Amino acid sequence: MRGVIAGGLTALALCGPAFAGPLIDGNLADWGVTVGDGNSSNFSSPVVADVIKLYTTHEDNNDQAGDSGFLGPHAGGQNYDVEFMGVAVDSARLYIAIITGQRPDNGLARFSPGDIRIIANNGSVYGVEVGGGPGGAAGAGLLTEDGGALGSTYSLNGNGFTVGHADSPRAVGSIWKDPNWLLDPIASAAPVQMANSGGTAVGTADFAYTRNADPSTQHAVIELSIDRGVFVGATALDIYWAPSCNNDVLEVNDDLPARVPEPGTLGTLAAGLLALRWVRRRR
Ligand SMILES: [Ca+2]
Ligand SMILES: [Ca+2]
Ligand SMILES: [Ca+2]
Ligand SMILES: [Ca+2]
Repeated sequence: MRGVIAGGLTALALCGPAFAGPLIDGNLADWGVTVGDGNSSNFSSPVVADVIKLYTTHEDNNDQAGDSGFLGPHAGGQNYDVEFMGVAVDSARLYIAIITGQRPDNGLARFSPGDIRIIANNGSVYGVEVGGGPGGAAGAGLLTEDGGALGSTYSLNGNGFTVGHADSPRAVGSIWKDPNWLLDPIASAAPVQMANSGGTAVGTADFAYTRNADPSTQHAVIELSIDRGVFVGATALDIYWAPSCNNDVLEVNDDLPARVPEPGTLGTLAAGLLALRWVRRRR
């Protein structure tokens, strides 16, 4: 009899949540968007299967604009353009997708991605380390960076050009609660990069950062997912990403639907309870 009970409990323990959201691979076809050169991207009708909520925003005016071009909401040309941000939520995870013209082959002066900043309504501010490395010369090869690599901290001059890169003690994809922030060097002085000090490590995102947004050579993609347990106590998040010069920025405001067990978990839970009832009846 004890063996039958153990069998029921084992079935319960083996049942984890089913992650059915987008695959974290740097390819955003699973967000229903297309990325292409020369203003051929299409961000107009994003859709993600199997999520409870999807929030998106995009500002992408001109893939050819030079450094002084206006791209919305800020200025700075395609090399700094933040083009699309999507946030999707299922019962277990938060998914973030970002498309930008800031690529490693811009060269170091124009390549210094900021970190993702998430302001929660529980009073905490979270940071996700984006990394990026030192960039490369024009025409340099593709960068594909998964979570776990060394993060990056950039120094910039007063004109917003990057003048230095250093490894960050925060690993790529690591999530920090209430870290200290570095401000952009231009007039807006917004918090754009995590400083090397402060905060508590609260988890690691499933993370991909790639310039291999096939067939594009003018865009880079950041795609990640985070266990919603990281944001315990929060019911809404404001999510920001900008280059560390803050030449451009996009923001999504997300109210988090209540976390509920996956239907699959409920089914197995019911089966486990039925098994226990059957055991009790046999007694
Ligand atoms: Ca994907
Ligand atoms: Ca663009
Ligand atoms: Ca933009
Ligand atoms: Ca950083």
